[in-house]
Amino acid sequence: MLFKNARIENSAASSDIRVTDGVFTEIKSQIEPLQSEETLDLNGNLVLPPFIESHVHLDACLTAGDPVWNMSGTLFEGIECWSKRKDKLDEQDIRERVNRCVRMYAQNGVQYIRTHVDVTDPELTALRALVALREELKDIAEIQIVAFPQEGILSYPNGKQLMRDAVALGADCVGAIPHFEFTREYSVESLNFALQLAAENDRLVDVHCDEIDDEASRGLETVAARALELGLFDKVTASHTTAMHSYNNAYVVRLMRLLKMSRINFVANPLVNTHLQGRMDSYPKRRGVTRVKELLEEGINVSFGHDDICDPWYPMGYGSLRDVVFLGLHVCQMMGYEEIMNSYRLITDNAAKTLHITGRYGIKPGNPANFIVMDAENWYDALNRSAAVLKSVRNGKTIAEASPARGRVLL
Ligand code: 17E
Ligand code: FE2
Repeated sequence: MLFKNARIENSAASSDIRVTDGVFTEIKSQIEPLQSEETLDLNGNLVLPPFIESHVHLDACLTAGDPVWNMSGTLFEGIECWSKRKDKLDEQDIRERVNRCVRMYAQNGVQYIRTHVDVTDPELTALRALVALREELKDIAEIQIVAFPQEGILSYPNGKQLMRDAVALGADCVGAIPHFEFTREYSVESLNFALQLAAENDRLVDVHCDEIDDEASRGLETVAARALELGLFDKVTASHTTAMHSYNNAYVVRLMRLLKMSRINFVANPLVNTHLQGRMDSYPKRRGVTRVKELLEEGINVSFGHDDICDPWYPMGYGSLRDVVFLGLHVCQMMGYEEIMNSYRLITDNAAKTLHITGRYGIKPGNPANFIVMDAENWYDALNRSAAVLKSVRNGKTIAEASPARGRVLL
């Protein structure tokens, strides 16, 4: 199949893309169709690699208000609401919601999803369901599962064993939540445990790290130090790290050296953390997003995630990572021309590094023919006009499409 007139990744000129047996085989300015080759004109629209959701909680998706709404808007009330909802979890419930949610993502051009799954549940109901769904949904999206101890590893009964069981059942990554553990000692021990567990079982690591406005929350230095010492390096990701927003600059300068040496990745979730953080502040209220601009300037890998789709922590969301980038650029003050133009990388290439899929991701010959077409001429235009994802192609097959929204002014 031949796709004509694609503007790949903001390029001024358009290219043609040949796909054979679900794989990119040729990409250049003009390709003549072979006899009886199917051809589709992309009309000079923007073509990008598929979006990657590098941080979401699929087990909780689409449960907002059930059984109660989070009225304070804090992370901690969210955890309480979720704990009530967890009592009602069963496999069918999770299947139904995750199926809906992954299709919402598909409509928005997302084909790769890293989901955190709460394993502070003696039955591991959500984890078992997601392990099955990872296989069942693989034609729509590639799902990575993080064993996420929402209520702590040391501070939850049998927490360590539940983490080991989750890894044995097939979790791809090991998580932790140091800022929620009862004590600082527990938080350090939980991180030592989690990174060791990952090292022993050849898993990736993704820690909910310092998601709190407490400048004394310093799980990050422990994550980075263990990543370095255990040789895990970029297999390790620190998500949220919102306390870093509140650290003093002298400490951040010291910390940066370790962060660079450790080569760990970061995921910021600007939609959700601007909503959850700063809740104990009067005025001025903190933005509650980690130091994205400064991390990127230091050459550290950062991606953006949505974190929640209509759940106890965030009452909105329909799977659009474009919205996440739009808000993130504002809140992180990354509105220079190049920053805007290149910001799609926060939900494509940078996220691919975090998920460790770079070897088979991207629009180039030899890779699976996965890409999206947006109703825009470049990413700046796509962001500014909330452009639709016209097409999402996976292994050469169109898995989602939309018609461009067109309006008229009558005067
Ligand atoms: N759980 C948590 O600890 N933090 C979050 N941001 C969400 C769930 C969404
Ligand atoms: Fe999260």
